[in-house]
Amino acid sequence: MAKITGGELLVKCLQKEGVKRIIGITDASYQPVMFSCGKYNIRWIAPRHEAAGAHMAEGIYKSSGEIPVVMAGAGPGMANLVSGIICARSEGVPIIAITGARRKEVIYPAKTGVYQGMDQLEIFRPITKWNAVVHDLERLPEIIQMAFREAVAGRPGPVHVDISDTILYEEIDDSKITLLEPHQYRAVNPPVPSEMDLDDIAKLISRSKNPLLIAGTGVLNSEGTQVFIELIELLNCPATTTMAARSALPNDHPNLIFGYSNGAFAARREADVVLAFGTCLGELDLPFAKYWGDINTQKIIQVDIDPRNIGANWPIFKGVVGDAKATLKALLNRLKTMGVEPSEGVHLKHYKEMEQEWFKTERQPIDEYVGEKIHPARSVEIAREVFGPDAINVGDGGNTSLYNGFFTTFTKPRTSLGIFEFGHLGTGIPYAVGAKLANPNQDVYCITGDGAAGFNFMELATALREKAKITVIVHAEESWCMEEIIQLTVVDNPAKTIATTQLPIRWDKIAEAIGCYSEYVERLDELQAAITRAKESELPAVVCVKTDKQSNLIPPGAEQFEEVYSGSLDEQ
Ligand SMILES: Cc1ncc(C[n+]2csc(CCOP(=O)(O)OP(=O)(O)O)c2C)c(N)n1
Ligand SMILES: [Mg+2]
Repeated sequence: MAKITGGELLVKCLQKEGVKRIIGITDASYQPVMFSCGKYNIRWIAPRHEAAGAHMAEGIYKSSGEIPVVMAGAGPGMANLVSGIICARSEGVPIIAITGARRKEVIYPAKTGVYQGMDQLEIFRPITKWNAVVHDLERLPEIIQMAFREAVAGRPGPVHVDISDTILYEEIDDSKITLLEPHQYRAVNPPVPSEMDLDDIAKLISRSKNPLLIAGTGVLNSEGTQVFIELIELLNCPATTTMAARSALPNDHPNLIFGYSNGAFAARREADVVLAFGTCLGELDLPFAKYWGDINTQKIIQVDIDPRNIGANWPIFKGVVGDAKATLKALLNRLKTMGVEPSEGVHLKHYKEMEQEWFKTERQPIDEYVGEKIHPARSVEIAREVFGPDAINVGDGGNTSLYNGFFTTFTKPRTSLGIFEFGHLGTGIPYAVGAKLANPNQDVYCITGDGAAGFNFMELATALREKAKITVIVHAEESWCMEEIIQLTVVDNPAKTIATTQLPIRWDKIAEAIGCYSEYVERLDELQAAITRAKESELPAVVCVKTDKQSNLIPPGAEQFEEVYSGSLDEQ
């Protein structure tokens, strides 16, 4: 009779799901888990903050699709994890979050005065898709199975399991436990819409004079890029991506219109049929009347894996529940069978011209900029040139992430990691670490605002320990620009803004003190060489770039962002 601890049993359950690593700060409450990891080939990754650990997990999922696991200790570890899990919920990331808890005798209900003891279930309930407490060791495998099932059901999202140290240290007879394979307890094949729905959509699209296709995160999650491309090529119609799904379509594809350009806005307004895949058409997708056609005549078909997303933000013509890739594939086959031929691309040409024109206008102040400091857009572009089009790009910060999002182009799916759902500052560095852990053969670099950089800068120590070679480019214009510009609309005088300026922090020197490679750049003509040296160093690297504050105060997309905050002006 071989006895194993509850901690080891947990690791065995996670191994069944193919888990490769657990992210967590060492804690006595789950020591048996930590000591069992080696035996099951799971790596323990230690972040410097539990929330950053959750962001690292987001970086892993967004860049690879791997379901990540994070752990946090009883009380304060659990408390720190909360903000990361809230972000993951909004960003749609299926993190399995496991908290250690005090011994069974003092919790549920937690006694007054109990040290680090809380009924942690209550804390995580509103911020996860699902959560549970393991009260009996025998039920641990079943509860972990439930956790995985819930995390990936519908729109992905985090789940939480709370386990007392009593359970993790308790022993159980290993021979009595049969662990099921994932396909024995959850659906592993993607849902496909009914034949009737597919017929309807195929008919609508084949009769359409000016269709538009939109790719959201669901296209990335389902790995549907290739079929999406085949469909837009079959139709030869315009296509856009949401900001959160910038890498769902190669940006140099001739049918792609940049989603925040005039060309895309016109395409959306004028399309007779819109096919949106894997997007809830949320606020950043501009669910305002001026960005769409007449709701009584424009036929929007929304395909989403989660029925709760359908028609949630903008009136649609037809909602269809289905996996993006599976639906795209079925639709493509139907349209081919129907003999649908590519259009002549008259509308596409027009929107593309509008987009190019718009882009020229956007570029003008950048090209004309002659200030002493570095224009943020140039820094973004030079970084892309150095790292190449396939490298994983992470954007963080306020206006900095807008510059990054507008002036970085993508060629490969899952290479654009940002915060276009929750806008959570401080995610960038941990996202980059997670992305590198999951993609050791790909270059990973992060462009971050100086405000955002300060939240989780210590994760560079995690990168160093884990040999996760990342490069972090800090735009150090010394301001919380996105907030400063909003304050300036009220006070009209920079001297009157409150808490918007930052100290002239030398991010490169902090990085050096941690043990990283570092560079400091004030002049544009030195930037390319500095980023190149940072890329080539074997160590995680930080480039502190003195960007121009005035330019960073007015980012691209400012008009739309204002509308996101205050509602579309023409509807008030
Ligand atoms: C965790 C978090 N705290 C606060 C905010 C509010 N906020 C949005 S943008 C911004 C300023 C960001 O400054 P920085 O990272 O330097 O980027 P910049 O706008 O200067 O490019 C702030 C404070 C937020 N989005 N997330
Ligand atoms: Mg800043």
